[in-house]
Amino acid sequence: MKKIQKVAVIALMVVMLGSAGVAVHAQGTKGVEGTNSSSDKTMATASASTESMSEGEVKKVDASGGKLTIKHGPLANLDMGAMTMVFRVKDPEMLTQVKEGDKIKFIAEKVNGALTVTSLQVLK
Ligand SMILES: [Cu+2]
Repeated sequence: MKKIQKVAVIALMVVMLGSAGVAVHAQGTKGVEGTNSSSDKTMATASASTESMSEGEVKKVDASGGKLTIKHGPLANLDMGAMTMVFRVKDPEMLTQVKEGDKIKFIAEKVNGALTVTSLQVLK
């Protein structure tokens, strides 16, 4: 009888330790996710860059092609360094607002796989 009680106590302790271990593990995993800010950081960067526009200079306006060649600075949201490249524009109307040599602030995003200027502002 005493032996059975001892076994029961040990079994109970194992169960408790087991569940405690699971709880600690779950908490630990959650803690790791909480302190691992890489995903949070990425989200913060994405939202921040949506608000803060990138700087660039219009090199060419292709009204018929709906394209804009921009010499741009680093684009954090696209993980892109400074370069001169061709962008599509979200709205063809944008092409009437700029001319070659204009300094602009813009937001470029990947739309259907194509890098597209989604927001544009001419610097005076
Ligand atoms: Cu580029």
